[in-house]
Amino acid sequence: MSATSNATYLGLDLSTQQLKAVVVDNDLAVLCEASVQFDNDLPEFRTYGGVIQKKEEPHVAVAPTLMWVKALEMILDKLRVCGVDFSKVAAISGCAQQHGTVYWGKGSRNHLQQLNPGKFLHEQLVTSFSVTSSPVWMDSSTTKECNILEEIVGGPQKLAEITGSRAYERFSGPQIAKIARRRSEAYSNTERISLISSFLASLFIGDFAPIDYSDGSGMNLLNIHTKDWDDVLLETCGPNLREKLGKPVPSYSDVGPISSYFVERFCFDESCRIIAFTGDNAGSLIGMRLKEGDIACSLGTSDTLFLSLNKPKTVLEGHVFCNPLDDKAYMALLCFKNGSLTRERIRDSAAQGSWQIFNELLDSTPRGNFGNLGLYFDAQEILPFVIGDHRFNKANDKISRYSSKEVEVRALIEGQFVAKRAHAEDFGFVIGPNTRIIATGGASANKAILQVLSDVFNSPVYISEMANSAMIGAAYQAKHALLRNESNFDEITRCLPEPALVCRPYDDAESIYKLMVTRYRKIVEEIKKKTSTN
Ligand code: XUL
Repeated sequence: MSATSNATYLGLDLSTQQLKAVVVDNDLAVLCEASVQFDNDLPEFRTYGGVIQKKEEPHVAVAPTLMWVKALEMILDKLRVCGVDFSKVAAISGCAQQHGTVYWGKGSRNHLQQLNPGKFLHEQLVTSFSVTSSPVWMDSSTTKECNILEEIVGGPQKLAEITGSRAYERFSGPQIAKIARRRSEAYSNTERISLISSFLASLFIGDFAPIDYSDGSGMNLLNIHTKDWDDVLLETCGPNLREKLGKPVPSYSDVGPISSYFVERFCFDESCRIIAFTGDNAGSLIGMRLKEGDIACSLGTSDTLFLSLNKPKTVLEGHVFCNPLDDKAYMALLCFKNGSLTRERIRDSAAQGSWQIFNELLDSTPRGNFGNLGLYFDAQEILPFVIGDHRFNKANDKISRYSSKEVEVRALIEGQFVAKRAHAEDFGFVIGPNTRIIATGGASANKAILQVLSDVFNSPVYISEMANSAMIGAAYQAKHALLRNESNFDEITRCLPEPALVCRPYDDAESIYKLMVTRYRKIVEEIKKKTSTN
């Protein structure tokens, strides 16, 4: 099926806790959606929140690579049951949680090229991975590797200049370096290293798919200016890494036709094209169709803030990635690790596991929370680099618990958004009269939470019609990449409705939260000082 008016487009998002898919028609209207929840639908892999973390090694977070293969087969079956006619799909694109890496063993390219349509994918790929558990973005066990990478190029500032970020534990380069050093045999048995995004694209083309510039910028290995791997960084991470990574490509590249495996097993048309898969944050940037001055806030397992940039900027906190729609442009990203899992913990402890009760508690407390300010980091946070629960009262004393559940709930939500505003301002973001916050992700369906977001940023909050912006972004990218030579992205997506306004800030919000942001900065410094002297 080529790009005719009957054509449909498939977008996927392999996120931390689930694989999601959407099929849209030629006008980008949703025809069908499906999801596979890793913990519940694939219990044999024994993940919790989609990952495996052991008590003895709390900083290590991995996911079984084969689980994702199985999830792909399940989701295609679900789409078929939902009535999707795969023969109409003109192009497929996708995105995935960023930074995680997949290690294809020697001989796996052959496996991919010779898949037997009479058998399950996971049966045929069971021996294809030289490292069977992929490190994912929640892993923070590579501080040593990070230090080495920064030192080799002359410090964090220099690394950020080259790759868009100083070294981060979850980034792919440090993760690869850890495997090369500690599991050298598995590393040398590796034929190819994919990002999770390019791994999923590889399944579709039945060959190794290239890494795209945008997701590649989350590795601490790609020079975001020249769009090529940096040799010094490659050599520092592991031998023959250039060969194992392959050549990176623009995010909108057509990486090949769909493999005959899917043509025969699922009745895709053989003309169906696969467009490079990218990172979920790049996918969201596409799905949200951000305008100048907009800031996007994605509320998921991790919470992220992002915006489009015309020029790269060197920052020490936060990241600059290549833009997935335009090779000359960039995007800025701030990632906060403790998002929905922490909100769910406080919902369970303070609101009997009910979002409705949680929202009632949140609404029953005043903006500013009687001077209480709480910071809750279940796992080692990225911004700020802090862990644990930190509750402060009006007098700035650190206390072990709040006297009421409503104060606890508001402290959590205000603390999360105040941190986001503080770090966005550090990045150079200025709240202006035209600032729009576009919210997405699971928690963007919760209006009580969005009201706090609106108040803390003193700006109106909008939501796109689709809560899953990364997944829908992948479907838009599929069509955009296929028709790029005829129309640009704005023309292709012009038929879509504009985001809807959900809340405006209250008049007193700025006076309350401006002060709270200043207080947050002081508190974080204090916490950091205390932890470094302990
Ligand atoms: C971004 C990041 C997360 C993952 C998981 O840098 O680590 O947002 O992409 O969604």
